[in-house]
Amino acid sequence: MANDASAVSDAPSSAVSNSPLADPFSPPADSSLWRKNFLLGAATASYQIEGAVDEDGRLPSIWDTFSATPGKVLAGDTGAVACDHYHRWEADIDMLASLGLEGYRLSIAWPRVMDAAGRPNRKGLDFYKRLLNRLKEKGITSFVTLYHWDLPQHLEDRGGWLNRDTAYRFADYADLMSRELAGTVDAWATLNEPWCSAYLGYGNGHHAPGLANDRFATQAMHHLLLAHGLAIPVLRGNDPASQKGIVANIGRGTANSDSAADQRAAHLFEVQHNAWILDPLLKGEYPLDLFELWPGTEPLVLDGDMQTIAAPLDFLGINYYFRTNVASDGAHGFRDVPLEGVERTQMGWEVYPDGLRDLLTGFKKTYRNLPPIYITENGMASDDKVIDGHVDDAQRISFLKRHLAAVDQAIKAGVDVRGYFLWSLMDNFEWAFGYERRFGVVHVDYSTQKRTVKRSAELVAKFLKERKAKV
Ligand code: IFM
Repeated sequence: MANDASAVSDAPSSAVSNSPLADPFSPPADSSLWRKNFLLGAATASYQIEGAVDEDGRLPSIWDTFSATPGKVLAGDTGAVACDHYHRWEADIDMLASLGLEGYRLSIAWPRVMDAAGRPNRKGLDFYKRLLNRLKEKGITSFVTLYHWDLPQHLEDRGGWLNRDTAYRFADYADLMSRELAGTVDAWATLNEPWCSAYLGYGNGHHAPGLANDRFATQAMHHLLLAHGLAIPVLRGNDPASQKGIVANIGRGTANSDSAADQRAAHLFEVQHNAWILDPLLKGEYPLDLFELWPGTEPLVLDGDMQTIAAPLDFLGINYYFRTNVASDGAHGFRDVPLEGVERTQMGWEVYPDGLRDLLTGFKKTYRNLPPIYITENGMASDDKVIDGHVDDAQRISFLKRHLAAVDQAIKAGVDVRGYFLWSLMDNFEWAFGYERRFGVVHVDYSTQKRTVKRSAELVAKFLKERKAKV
């Protein structure tokens, strides 16, 4: 097991150095990234970093159950200790601040802050209050996600997202959090990546709770989106000064050939990955093509649900990682056709920055009410090693530079993108892949919990310093 927090952690091993290496990161002079109001930050999520799963009254989540089930997570890893952030949060926030990052996107663990009867858990709430107050003291903008996949297990035991009642329990949770934390949060996101919760959790079983049925996926998605729609007015009522939104992962699908069948397959891929979530949120309807792909899976929708789901948003969070090349499956769907000779990351995902630009400009055309956008996650995993106290993550530096250039192109094409969060601040528990896949701009040695700032983070910090100094 690659996880032992018993050893004492050191401060991060590397301050921002004046390395003699040429700077391979800095954006061109005309890039919108030089605008001081373009927020540049980093993101994490509760189950991936906190650990302390049994402490201070935290209840079990579906990820505790799933990761404890043999064969579900690589190497049997779990989030029991993770980055031990629950105990090391002060040093972690100091590290974030020392890098000059202006924004921090975190999530709250629902099972840490509420008991099964819906009563507040003071100790859990105090953890987030301390953290958010510290961010405020440091002048760091906080983006708080209410649900980044760690559903309380007692709710899953009553059907989880297949049970409509979970949406109402989520609204209660949003109510409690926004009453308790009002004034300390700059932006609330209801859900992170409902596609993953619904499809990976209930459609193909790769994520908790591990169910596999397309009909379950569409019903779970409906209840997730309903939960979002019920929570938005609650957040507005309790914390009017903050921004309210949701975070969606989006996927670029390209056709393997010019044939009409492959073009249709690519279209259906994007319907399944993007329109399934964005159409209900921004048009108040599900895309009919989804049910061509998955016939007979229409969810049960009650009167008024679609209006609730389409509640106006202050921002849309977009998470982007890669594209998928697809061909027709010969029936009504698509199949992946991995391209040869393209650059890939440790996840096997293709590095394809143009996909981010193309999706953003496409959404602007499709949705006349597209809200201001924050790229709430972008980054890559690599098998990073600490050598002589340093981590030279050259592929990540190049990846970030190219994706930020794609964001700049989208801005120049008229898309209102207001910020970008690196995924992730530090290496962490990468769900079904455990600790093997390293997404951080800070390396974590899980045997000692030592943090080592990678070269990518040094260069982002250098850029932010230069930007700040500009008149
Ligand atoms: O680690 C995840 C994160 O929790 C959600 N978005 C994708 C990341 C990389 O897989």
